[in-house]
Amino acid sequence: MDIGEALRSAISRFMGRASHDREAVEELVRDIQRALLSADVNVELVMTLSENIRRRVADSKPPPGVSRRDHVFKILYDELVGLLGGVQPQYKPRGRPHVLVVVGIQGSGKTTSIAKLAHFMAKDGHRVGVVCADTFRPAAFTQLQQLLSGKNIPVYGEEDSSDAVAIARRGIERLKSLGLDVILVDTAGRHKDQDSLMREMEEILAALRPDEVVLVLDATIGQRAKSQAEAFNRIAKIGWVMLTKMDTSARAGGALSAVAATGAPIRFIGTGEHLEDIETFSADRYLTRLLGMPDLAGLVERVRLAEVKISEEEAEKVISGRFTLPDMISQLKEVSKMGPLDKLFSMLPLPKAQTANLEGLEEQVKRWEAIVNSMTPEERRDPSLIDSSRARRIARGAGVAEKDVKQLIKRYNDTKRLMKTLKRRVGRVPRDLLLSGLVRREVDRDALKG
Ligand SMILES: Nc1nc2c(ncn2[C@@H]2O[C@H](COP(=O)(O)OP(=O)(O)O)[C@@H](O)[C@H]2O)c(=O)[nH]1
Ligand SMILES: [Mg+2]
Repeated sequence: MDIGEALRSAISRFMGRASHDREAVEELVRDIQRALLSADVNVELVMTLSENIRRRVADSKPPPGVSRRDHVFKILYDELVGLLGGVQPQYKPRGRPHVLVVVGIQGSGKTTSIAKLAHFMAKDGHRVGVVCADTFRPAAFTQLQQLLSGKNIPVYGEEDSSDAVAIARRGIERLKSLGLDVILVDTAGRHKDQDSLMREMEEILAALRPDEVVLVLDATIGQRAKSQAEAFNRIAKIGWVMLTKMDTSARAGGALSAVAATGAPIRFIGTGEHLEDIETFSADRYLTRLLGMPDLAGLVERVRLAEVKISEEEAEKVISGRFTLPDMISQLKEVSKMGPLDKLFSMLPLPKAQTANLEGLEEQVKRWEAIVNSMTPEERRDPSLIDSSRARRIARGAGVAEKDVKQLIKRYNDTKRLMKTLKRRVGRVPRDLLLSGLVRREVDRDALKG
């Protein structure tokens, strides 16, 4: 039984039970433990996950309208996402240039992945170059050149040298001189034997001191992913993992083990043989795929929505326009805690243009909170008191620009106005609309008329 199947059957068993008491939770935890352990997930991680589930179930109540069964499932789901490295911020190479040495066993898809990554990052606006330091596979250099032909991405290689370290050094020098900001180094994946491969990797890493070491792992190899990941992790701290062949492996349970073994997050996945077949990894999406239970994804979103703590009373305050600036901040904080919300908002009954742009909401809310903290109690109650000189004082206190203060006040006034419009239009304000009204960047009242 693969890990996906094992998790799936544990969940089905739990979901199908008549009662979801403590005993049922205990049984679920034990089934999950068995599933994870049989996929070679590190025992300590499994124990931590189990404890977290038990504690969270004991310490929390299902939000309104959510059954205990669904609540427990959502906790399990969150913990599994955490095990997969959690929700990662968008990847940004930082060095100048940022040197990435890519390691992995021959056939794992290393060279293909490097070409994909180079192409992906170039499209993202980076100036990328690639060095072929694989002197073991015949025509490794040609393979890279072909993969990237016509893409305007420089590829450095040498046909006649077998000194991988020297080639890598010269390649980086050359590409640096072109003013690139990302350099990817392809390495050999096979040698006379495993030891000599690892020795060569060690030499390359010592000589190049890259900003990051990336491990490419074939998702179809199951349990072997762990030992490969560990072997490479012994010679260098793996920064992140690219998991390949996600298109062919039915459920890729080996990823769990690899992540657990290295402690490194998966950042990208390969989903085919072509240059475009690359996706940024989302623990959320992966888990949904692993579990292969599409209805459960909807359930997670429903619980997430219900978890936003905005009471009827607070909602009423917002809608009637009686809510204060601090009320608005505390509600936005609740909303921003929910994590990636775009999917959630795509489920709300709103036209596309009206869904929120939530990127950076959390930072924004932090800044606004600082602004509110730097106001006097009167100003908080009645922001209309805030003239330019007060705004300057508040901005100084909060360490922001004066225009940030003005922007917050405008946002508050707009939200108030929007809520009144909403109330007129729908009478009682459903919480979905309330949430969307709170998080929308720009209030476009015309959009609501239709
Ligand atoms: N289906 C599929 N095939 C892949 C993927 N990534 C690589 N491959 C194939 O795997 C084989 C080995 O790839 P290669 O990049 O040469 O591996 P390397 O030896 O690690 O450099 C090639 O046939 C690739 O086309 C992927 O994401 N999906
Ligand atoms: Mg290769």
